[in-house]
Amino acid sequence: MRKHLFALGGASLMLSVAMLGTMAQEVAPTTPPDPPKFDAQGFPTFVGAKDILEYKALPAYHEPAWVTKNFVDTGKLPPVAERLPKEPMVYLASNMPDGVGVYGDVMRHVIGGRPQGWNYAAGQVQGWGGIDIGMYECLTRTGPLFEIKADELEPLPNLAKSWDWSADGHELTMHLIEGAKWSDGVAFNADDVMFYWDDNINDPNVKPLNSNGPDSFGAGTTLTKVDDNTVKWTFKEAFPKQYLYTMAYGGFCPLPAHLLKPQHPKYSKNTYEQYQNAFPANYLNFPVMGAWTPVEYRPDDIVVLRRNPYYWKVDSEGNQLPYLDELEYKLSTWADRDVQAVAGTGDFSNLEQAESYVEALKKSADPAAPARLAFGARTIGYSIVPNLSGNGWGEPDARGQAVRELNRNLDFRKAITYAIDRQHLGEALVKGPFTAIYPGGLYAGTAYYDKASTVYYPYSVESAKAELEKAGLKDTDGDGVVNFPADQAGGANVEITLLANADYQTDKSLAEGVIASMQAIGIRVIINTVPGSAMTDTQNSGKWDWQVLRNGSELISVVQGTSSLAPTGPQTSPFHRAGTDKTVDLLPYEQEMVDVVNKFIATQEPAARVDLMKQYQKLYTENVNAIGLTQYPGALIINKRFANIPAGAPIFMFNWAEDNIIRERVFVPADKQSDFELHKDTLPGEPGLDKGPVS
Ligand code: BQZ
Ligand code: CA
Repeated sequence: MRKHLFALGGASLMLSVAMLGTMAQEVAPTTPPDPPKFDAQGFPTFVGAKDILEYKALPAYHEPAWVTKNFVDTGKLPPVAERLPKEPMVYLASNMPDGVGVYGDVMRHVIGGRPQGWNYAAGQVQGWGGIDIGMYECLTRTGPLFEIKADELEPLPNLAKSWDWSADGHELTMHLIEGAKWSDGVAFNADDVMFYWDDNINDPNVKPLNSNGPDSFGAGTTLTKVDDNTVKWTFKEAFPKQYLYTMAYGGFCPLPAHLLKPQHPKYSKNTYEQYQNAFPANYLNFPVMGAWTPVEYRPDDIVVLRRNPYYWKVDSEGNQLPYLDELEYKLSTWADRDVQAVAGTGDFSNLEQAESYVEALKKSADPAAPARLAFGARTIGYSIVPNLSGNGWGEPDARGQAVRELNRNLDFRKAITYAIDRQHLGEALVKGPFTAIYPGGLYAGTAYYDKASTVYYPYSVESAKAELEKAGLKDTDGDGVVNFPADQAGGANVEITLLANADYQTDKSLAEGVIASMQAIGIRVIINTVPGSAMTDTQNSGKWDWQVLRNGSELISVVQGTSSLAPTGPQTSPFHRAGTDKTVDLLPYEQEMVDVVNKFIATQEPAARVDLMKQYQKLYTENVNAIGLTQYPGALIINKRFANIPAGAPIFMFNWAEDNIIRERVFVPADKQSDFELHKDTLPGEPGLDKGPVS
């Protein structure tokens, strides 16, 4: 624009300055600049689901020698073949990067969260960082889909080993793994699945962790038991295959009904709070379907897990998985996770906080470094999400309600996005080709992203101020902060709270950058850092004006978490949920987004889906649904002694790397094994308070 202008010469200049005057006010929206080239990104070897696993009875099964000697031969455990289901899940050696593995050793995780207890079904947090992902297996699985060919993309079977659609596509019959057992030897069957659905997901007084409510499986969807190994879904839509993704991690990961049901208020005298807290972190040997279960917990210190002797997966030679006998989770900080992984005192990290990149890269560049660091695609993205509820979610006070009205005003949201200097924000985190300008919406470089459908409001303080005026905000008392309209919040200065997770430096750095940018246009933003342990409840409470949010997988993959792309149900959107009257007061463009997302769920036609996501991206970015800040690649740091780490595994896509790398088939070659195990040659004992491992 400017270039042409100068070409015009003298007289017109005067005119144009005037025009500039007004013109300068508003920089026209455009498409975003392309992300910087990033060559360090690794790529997976794409395969089909059938190349990874199958369900099959094998002629013989095996287990660690010490299990046979100390537990089977002594009659403490039945032989492995009797502990396995009729047809275990079999991981094919042909898809294992380093082939069939050997038993032994431990993976030492370091995490920033803290376990509240093991009742995932009632919304307790286990501390993140892979604890819950490893303990609670789900009906389907999507973490490993990063290496599945696009035209074969569908959730992998897991606890549900196969499923059939009825001819009209309204019924989905799911066949569960048959004859599998929880880690305490009790049978797993459809009753565990039905208890999770009826008395947790569908009990309005219970909200399982990571659950977006029953509507995330489709409004009016029902689930019934057919027999011990079969359940049947009935959907309003035809062939809504989308919901198979919701049945993966975090959406449908059943817990042991034989332990939880007796504690549930429907079947006991307990209150819902007593039910939620019935299995505190020192309740050990908690029955799981996962490969390891907690046998020791030291507050603020460590959680140690030992192999599940009833784990229902084997390799193609019949070796019962997992190969690793122990997992440890040191209770520290997320930043320390990177430090320890690079130093070799920890074994795993998702390098995700950009501030740590330069140091981690420098240290792991040394050939003698203990860990390997591998970058993936740009799938870490941050946004400022405005609370868009105008009808009472979080019961805002007068000031809070006035902020909601502003959040629901397009001119105001435009002002915010114009005021963000994303180039500077990214460079302030880390110099180099890592961060990209992210306007919001679907990420550049992902399957459904379309640049031409992406509206970007370039950084311009003048344009931001012009939009604030359009939103009716003036600094009526001349103290540098614009004021609410006279009839709202008493015409006071506009003050906005910004929720940020105190456990992440990146979240706080971005919050500080946003506060400075808002100050420049006369908006006072006050940071509200909340410790991770309280973050999930605060997010769900709606008691916040704006939030610094590390976006979920829905903006990367679209197919994982699709119902969270818009407020398709009362609890599905992270920043617009039902108000006091249980309805979501959708803005007109939001209604269009909901319609587009519901159409996407109801069609399998690839071309239609691509077009629908172009519409979605245009609606999202043109209406500044949320304010994108930055987008950058993460890197997986793993100690070099571990084998069977799949190439190109992203730290985050359909799920986090703790799921993506299939930890149950990760092993350490015999000659590289360490002596870091804390409870060598032990198995989980009886479930209970202050119980422990047994030998
Ligand atoms: C990865 C992840 C595994 C949750 C959590 C944490 C919670 C959020 C998010 C990530 C941590 C790690 O992320 O940062 O690298 O290990 O655990 O679950 O941020 O506060 O609520 O969504 O996954
Ligand atoms: Ca003022």
